Amino acid sequence: MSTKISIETLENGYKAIFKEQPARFYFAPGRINLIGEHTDYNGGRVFPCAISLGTFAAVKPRTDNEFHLYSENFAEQGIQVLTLGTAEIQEKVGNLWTNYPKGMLHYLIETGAKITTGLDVYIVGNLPDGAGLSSSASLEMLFGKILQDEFHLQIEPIDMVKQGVKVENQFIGLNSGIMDQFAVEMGKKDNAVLLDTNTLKYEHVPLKLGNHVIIIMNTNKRRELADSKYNEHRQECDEALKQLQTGIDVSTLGALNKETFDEYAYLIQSEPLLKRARHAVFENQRVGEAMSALKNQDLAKFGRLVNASHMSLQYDFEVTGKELDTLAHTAWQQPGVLGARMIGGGYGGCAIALVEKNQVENFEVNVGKVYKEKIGYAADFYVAEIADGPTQLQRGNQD
Ligand code: GAF
Repeated sequence: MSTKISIETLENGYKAIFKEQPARFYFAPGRINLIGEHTDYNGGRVFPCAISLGTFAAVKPRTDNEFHLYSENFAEQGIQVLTLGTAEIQEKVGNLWTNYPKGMLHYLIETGAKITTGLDVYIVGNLPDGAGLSSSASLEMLFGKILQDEFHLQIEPIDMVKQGVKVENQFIGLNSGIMDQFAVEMGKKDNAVLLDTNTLKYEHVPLKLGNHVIIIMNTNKRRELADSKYNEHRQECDEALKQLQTGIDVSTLGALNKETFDEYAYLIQSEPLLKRARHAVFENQRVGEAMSALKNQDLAKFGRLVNASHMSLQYDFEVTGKELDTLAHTAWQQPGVLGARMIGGGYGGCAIALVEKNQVENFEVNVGKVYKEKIGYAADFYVAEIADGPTQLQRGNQD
């Protein structure tokens, strides 16, 4: 799904389910990542942006202690009820979508949030499902924003981010880093977010791409294996770091530059571990170079660094696969393309390409044709709009 969702759509959807008028409307974005992949759990830098595709909600307070949650994207699951004060809101159940709001509710209450009454919540998202655009972080940060506004909670954005990461790591069991929740929560229209995941210092960098736009290319390959593989790659990075630490005092892979890494790489005892670590170190360095290139408006260099990131994810980190490789490699051959690469965890999901505005149509036709021929089914293409973080939507103000 990538269709536009208006307040009227939300209002009608809510009324059809809850048979009355909602009180307020909310939105949280998804994210893309310009560069800095698989660096966030290695103490490195990332350079993502929030996008205008995301998750929307219509909400009304209840007077009892129940949360009635309905998602249009999981309509077959009907209304799900979470009752405050019961053991059931402390546990994940199967793969239900409600585990994400449930986790946020659980941890916020645990850290002292006064939430004693419930809400009726209607949710609908237009992020393509399972496509690596952070639909889960979007849902977590959306729910965080709803709880914050509806119950007048005083929570710093960084603490909301950390609650979302805790939901992923401890409630859901995916050992992900901080990038997705951070990108969603700190998103700023027409800006990228440069985050140092070691210090949590960040800055907004205006995304000036001249006459280029960012095209999101969806492989339409679901990432079924992604979660277990993700945890595996993370462990490999940790193991490579441990082996380096036998000869050099270093706390994260992100703290090493290319030269020091080369000097001490002999300490890593297997080729796969060497390749994982090399990706983390080199990719982190590329983020800094890409940020400078963007600030200096050296867009050609920026694009080459984006391409180098894909190569490293393909050959060193080994998280691409033929679908993402076909999209990136085909994109590189098209006129008016600065660069292209896979984004997110990998194995499927999406890639991005920086494409000259007047070449967009050509680009989509050509890349789409090659992809269909090679892979056997179609890819989807969307022009990314860079958006703000979670917000309460007001009538008349929605873009
Ligand atoms: C996923 C994770 F959730 C992020 O934390 C990050 O590691 C990313 O994969 C890879 O860069 O989106």
